[in-house]
Amino acid sequence: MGALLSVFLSLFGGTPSAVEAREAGGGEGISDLAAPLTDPAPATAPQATAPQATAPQATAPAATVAPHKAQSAPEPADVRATALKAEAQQTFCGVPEMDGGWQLFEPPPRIKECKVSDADRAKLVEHLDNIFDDESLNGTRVAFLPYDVAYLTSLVIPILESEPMLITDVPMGITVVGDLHGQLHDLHRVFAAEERDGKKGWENMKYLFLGDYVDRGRQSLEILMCLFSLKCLYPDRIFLLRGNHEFITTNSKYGFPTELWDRYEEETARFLYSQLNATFCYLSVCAIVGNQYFCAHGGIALSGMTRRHWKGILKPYLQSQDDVVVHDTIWSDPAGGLRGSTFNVERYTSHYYGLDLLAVALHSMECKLLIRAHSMLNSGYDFLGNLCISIFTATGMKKNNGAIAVIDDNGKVRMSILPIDLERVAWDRKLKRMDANHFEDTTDDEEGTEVDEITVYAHIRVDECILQQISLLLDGRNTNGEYLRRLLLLELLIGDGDRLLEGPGRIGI
Ligand SMILES: [Mn+2]
Repeated sequence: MGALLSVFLSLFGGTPSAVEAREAGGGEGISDLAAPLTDPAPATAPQATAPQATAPQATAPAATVAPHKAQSAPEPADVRATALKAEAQQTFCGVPEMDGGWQLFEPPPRIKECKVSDADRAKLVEHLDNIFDDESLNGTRVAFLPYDVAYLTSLVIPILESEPMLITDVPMGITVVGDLHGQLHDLHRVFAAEERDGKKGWENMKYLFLGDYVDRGRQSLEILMCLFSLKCLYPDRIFLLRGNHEFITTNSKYGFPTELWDRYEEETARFLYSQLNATFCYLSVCAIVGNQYFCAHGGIALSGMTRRHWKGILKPYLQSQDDVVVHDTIWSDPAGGLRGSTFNVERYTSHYYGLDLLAVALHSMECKLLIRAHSMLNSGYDFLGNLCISIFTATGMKKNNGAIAVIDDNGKVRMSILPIDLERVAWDRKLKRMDANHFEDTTDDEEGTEVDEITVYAHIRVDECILQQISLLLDGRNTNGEYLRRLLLLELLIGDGDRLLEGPGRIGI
């Protein structure tokens, strides 16, 4: 550190007191750290100029030009943040260690290219074909082999893990999709809208999903298999965020385990349920599209909404309440007429936020607009004060339409509506009644189409080798102590999940 500091001093001919003060104050608090962000002098990476230390004259003018440059063309926050001195980064992007110090957290680079083998690729395409088969779209559940489900999670976890909790580099020219809740036919409509030139929707368009993939509907597993397959095939075109239903504490109550228990024998269902919930712990929570639009499942936290803060939150992220900023970003709802915030009595957790607080949060995130899901809306979408777009994509949950937000290359947002199909709603109710353990008891008397050809069960036993594969997957990929601690907690959490579930009879009550 000493050597670096002396180079620093000689280069800028600078004020030793200021540098020393920063050095001494490193690690004391956030307030000290605001300075480097606005102070252009340290912005020149010392490492880059160090070899030219014999020519201080050459670099000195650059330092004097910098303030002017910074005013006329402010650099994105990320660029400025990476230009911070190492010890300053350490104090806000690190993870706490047992001895009270901080450990520098360097996120791995985001995986942007498909790395699956040809055989795996063929398998993923086969999954997609099976999922979007006519029968499956009509409600027949795809009989995925348990091995295939577990294997896909092992393929997708490293990709999800490579993405930070806040993905800051999602491009414009993308379709944003709200809650799906196990309704495969709605996901199909989303992709079908972009199908042209003999290409599938996902080959023509990028997609950002805002979470709530599972629960309530009958085909949560098809949705997950589809989205995870696409994520493996197109890691830089498909982005998956986490909704409140991608936590075991929520999905243990709203139908996801019921669906798995319907499809598989108990032992297998229990294993897959744990494995899928473990995968959810690697999903990111929010994303910024085109460096302007903040996207998350629920909305905003009341404080701590800075890009910096999100860099310090690690994966696997286990329980919603582990970090209040994460919890609120996933659970909160906007309230148009409200000033400030108030407890969210409908959800019995988190808060409602007014547009005033939303404006503050967007400002501190350096964003212009919030795009979120989470609320069932009759028309499928809602605007609030030019600051917030809500979308909900699953149709017919309560006689509602669905909607998606299509953002063009210039950032113009267009809502695309999926009108409710009443026949389909009735058909789904009929299918639910046929399931051995259906979550929602919709006992309306309806007559109509025969459903003899529907396959409801797929009893397949789990193979021992899957368990071995998963333990290999979770074994020592990273020696970071914090990471291992989380893996341990993850196992404990899943253990809790197991205890939560005492068999299909108890689920969903
Ligand atoms: Mn939700």
